[in-house]
Amino acid sequence: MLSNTPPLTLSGYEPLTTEQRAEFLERGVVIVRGALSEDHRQRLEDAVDRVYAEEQAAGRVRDDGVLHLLGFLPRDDEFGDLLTHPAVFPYLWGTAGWNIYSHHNHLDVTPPARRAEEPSWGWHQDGYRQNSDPETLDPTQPRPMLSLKVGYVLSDLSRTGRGATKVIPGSHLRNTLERPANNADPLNAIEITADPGDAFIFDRRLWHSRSPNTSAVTRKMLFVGYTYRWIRPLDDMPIDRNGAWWDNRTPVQRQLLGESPDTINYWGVKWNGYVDDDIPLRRELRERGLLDRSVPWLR
Ligand SMILES: O=C(O)CCC(=O)C(=O)O
Ligand SMILES: [Fe+2]
Repeated sequence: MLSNTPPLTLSGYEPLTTEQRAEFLERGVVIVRGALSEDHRQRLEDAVDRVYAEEQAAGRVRDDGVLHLLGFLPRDDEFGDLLTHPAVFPYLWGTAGWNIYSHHNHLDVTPPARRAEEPSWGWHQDGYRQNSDPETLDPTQPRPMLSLKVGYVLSDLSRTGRGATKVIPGSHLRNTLERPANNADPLNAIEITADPGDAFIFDRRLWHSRSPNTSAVTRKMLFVGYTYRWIRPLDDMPIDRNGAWWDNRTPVQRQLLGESPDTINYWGVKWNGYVDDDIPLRRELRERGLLDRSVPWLR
């Protein structure tokens, strides 16, 4: 898989190169090597460890030590800036446009498996009923992307067997996946091996699966999903808008957390039906000359 190592100083508003966009559109997944500096990765891991301890104290960690925490972003100040992390943000606005937010995000801690797992079938496209509700009368092939997700790798996943995400590059353009006998991995499946600090971005249609952690290394991941503002949230993510965490967020980050002046604004417009130029990410792109009439999602 091609990989892209970001230069040190980025704003997050560097347009994707033709090659970067083509790779993402073709494969449905890209890896950004070294997306997090070591210092940043360490701070995020420390925050994950704090949240894990809080969840454990509250009795919300599974017996096998696994934590899959939805809506984790407001749980620590370190997490809020991930919404606009410059090393990956161009893939988000560059492929989904300015009318987006995070409908879904999760923190995952996967300790070494205590016993061997029977092979089970975990391959799926994200989106639940998005894969069936609109298919009734006029099925579309491929389905629309609708959402994409960033996975930040905090632990060492440089070897297979450490519970990494498995994917089939290019499979986002196929609505169905053949299931081999005995729940074996499908053809062309690969495990995303990655170093601590790497990130990957995937189209929600990409066929993917979790995998068991048969190693001695606890896997730690943060996932941040993005979709259009006219799609409803997936996670319950209460945010105290009088608190320091909210105060520390930028206007673009607040948009990405679901802020909106009224309901129609989620559809990108004002009550008069015209596009709302004050939607923070749209404004940011406009001021930087990054809107593009030839690209519908950047229009
Ligand atoms: O935990 C994983 O590796 C994959 C989880 C997953 O299916 C997802 O984030 O959409
Ligand atoms: Fe998934």
